[in-house]
Amino acid sequence: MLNEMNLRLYAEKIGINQLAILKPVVDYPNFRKCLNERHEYRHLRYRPFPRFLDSLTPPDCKSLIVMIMDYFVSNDYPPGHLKISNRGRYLWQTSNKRVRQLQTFLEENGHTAEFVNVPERATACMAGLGLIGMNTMFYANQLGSYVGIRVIGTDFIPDSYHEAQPEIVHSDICMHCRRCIKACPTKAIDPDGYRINPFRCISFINRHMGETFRNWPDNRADLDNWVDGCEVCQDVCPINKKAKHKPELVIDDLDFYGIRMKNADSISRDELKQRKDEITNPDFRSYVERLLDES
Ligand code: B12
Ligand code: SF4
Ligand code: SF4
Repeated sequence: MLNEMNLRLYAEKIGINQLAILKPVVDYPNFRKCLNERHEYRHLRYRPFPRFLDSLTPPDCKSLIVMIMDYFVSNDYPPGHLKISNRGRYLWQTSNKRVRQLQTFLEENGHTAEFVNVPERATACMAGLGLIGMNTMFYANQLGSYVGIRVIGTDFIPDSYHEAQPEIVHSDICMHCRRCIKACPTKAIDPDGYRINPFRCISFINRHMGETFRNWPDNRADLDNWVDGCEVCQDVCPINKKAKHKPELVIDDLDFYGIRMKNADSISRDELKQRKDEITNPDFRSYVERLLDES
């Protein structure tokens, strides 16, 4: 029979950096308050509002396994090039593969294991794995914010559950220096922090094609040369400067709506200009034209 120690040893072996097991969470009042205050969340097409509201543990699940995976490599971009975020390069490739391995391991040992629709940042806080910064990012203990969070619901019962912490941990580790708020190129973070306007976030504008309400900045320079994602509010953060990274990366090639390329932190303007016609998605093409100042 599978025991907690063997589960943890396996998780460590496959590159899951931190893991905690929680009793199923019944509600997330702070998360819901934030959703109600920011009306933009009612209008995201890729994540319809009922999907946010349904964020709850399924009734037959006995435990939530909360996992953290480091995906930071570098943020030292060649000047003038168009930037590709660590997220775009490694987040899903790295974390999904490991989580699928853990799922298979649980299933082979006779347990259920499925992805659950929960607010992942709040759940990671409750699991005691870190806290929230003013930029709304979850900062994992020691590893900083360039981490993916995955949560599996299972019927596996551990020796003892992790004692649930408050939903939102707001501690001294975030120095409230407000660098993230000041540096955000599109002013997407609320002046008081802890909430963002998703429509203004570059990571929404350049990754979520076909959305009705993308709030493009008037000034092209405000896109800050990001061709995929954005990490400014993390790059400027002093907590991340002290992070002790443990990335174990899956290095896959990249595919930006038809532009296939080797995994890299950037693409030059000239190359993107030459390869623009390979882009299959009209919305992404108009983003790229705006970035290259051709629209
Ligand atoms: C929708 C979404 C987006 C949207 C909206 C982002 C947002 N901040 O809401 C867009 C497309 C803009 C986006 C962008 C990004 N995303 Co995103 N996104 C999600 C998704 C699918 C849902 C998030 C959500 O429910 N938002 C609604 C708000 C209300 O919920 P929340 O941010 O979780 O909760 C906050 C509030 O409740 C707030 N709060 C409320 N009351 C109070 C009170 C106090 C006192 C405090 C302190 C806080 C507080 O604190 C919570 C935590 O931030 C999650 C996956 C998931 N299922 O959770 C990934 C997720 C949050 N995204 C992730 C990532 C990596 C990103 C990007 C960094 C990608 C990139 N490099 O380009 C950017 C970061 C932008 C930013 N500053 O948030 C990771 C975050 C990992 C981490 N370390 O935090 C997640 C968890 C995906 C994953 N599985 O790893 N994302
Ligand atoms: S930049 Fe400053 S205010 Fe923003 S999350 Fe980091 S420590 Fe907190
Ligand atoms: S990801 Fe970029 S645009 Fe979005 S909140 Fe952070 S700095 Fe602003």
